[in-house]
Amino acid sequence: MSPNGQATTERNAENKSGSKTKVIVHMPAYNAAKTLIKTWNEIDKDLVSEIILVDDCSKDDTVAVASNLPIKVIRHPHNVGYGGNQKTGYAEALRDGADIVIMLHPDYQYDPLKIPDMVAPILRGEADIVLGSRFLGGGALKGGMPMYKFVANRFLTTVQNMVLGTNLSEFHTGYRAYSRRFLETVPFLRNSLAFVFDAEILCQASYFGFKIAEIGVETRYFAEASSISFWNSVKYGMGVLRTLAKYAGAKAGLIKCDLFRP
Ligand SMILES: Nc1nc2c(ncn2[C@@H]2O[C@H](COP(=O)(O)OP(=O)(O)O)[C@@H](O)[C@H]2O)c(=O)[nH]1
Ligand SMILES: [Mg+2]
Repeated sequence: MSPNGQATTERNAENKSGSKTKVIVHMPAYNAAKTLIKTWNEIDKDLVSEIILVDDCSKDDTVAVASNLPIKVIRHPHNVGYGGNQKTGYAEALRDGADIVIMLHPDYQYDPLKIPDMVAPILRGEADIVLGSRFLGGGALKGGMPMYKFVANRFLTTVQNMVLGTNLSEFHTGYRAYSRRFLETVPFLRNSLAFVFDAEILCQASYFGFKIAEIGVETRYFAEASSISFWNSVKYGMGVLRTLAKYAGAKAGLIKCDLFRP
């Protein structure tokens, strides 16, 4: 145990050259009191060196529940949004020496048991980003994804693949792994504070030439696992299209954009 109580087991993952790799899980939390322990229970504590929960000024008991677990808890003094939450989490994970950072939502929507599969492509040196895709294996609707989200996801993913020249099954999952090299190269602190952060960071991945791998994951939709409103989903979709326009403009040398400035 470290002085502030987080678990620091050292049976870390091994990369392809056989050296130890420090895996840190970042949980972006907002009103996750009811689902946090269930999520935490299923994290492989031998593989994962540290868990950092960033609470974005939740209205429920998230901080109280989290403080009883052997994890690092950071509380924002005010609500900044999902992108702002990730900025705090990734900056802290890098400061703590992470080689791989996994974002895992504490709402029990994604399966924590898949963490070993999420880190494997990075350990093998095949990619710097791994996405847990709900569309590999076709379980998104089965898991309860609302139809409007399904349709929007298919439309946006098609446009994103066309613009970025990729062939991914989806871009909108909240289950992701990033290598240290990636997080130290792309200027993610300049990204949005809102949900569109997730789209911006994948455009940055393409822009800076990083490889993205995917693994299939299940998704679970239930009341506590999904609180984003219809209006916020629409705003997110518009933001994705705006980000793609910026990417295309920057790539063609027509505009200068901080997201793509090294
Ligand atoms: N930081 C922050 N995170 C939020 C906020 N609202 C939702 N989240 C988090 O964003 C993630 C996705 O939100 P969620 O409602 O689960 O969306 P969905 O599962 O895609 O329908 C979850 O981990 C939430 O905890 C917020 O205002 N601030
Ligand atoms: Mg969710």
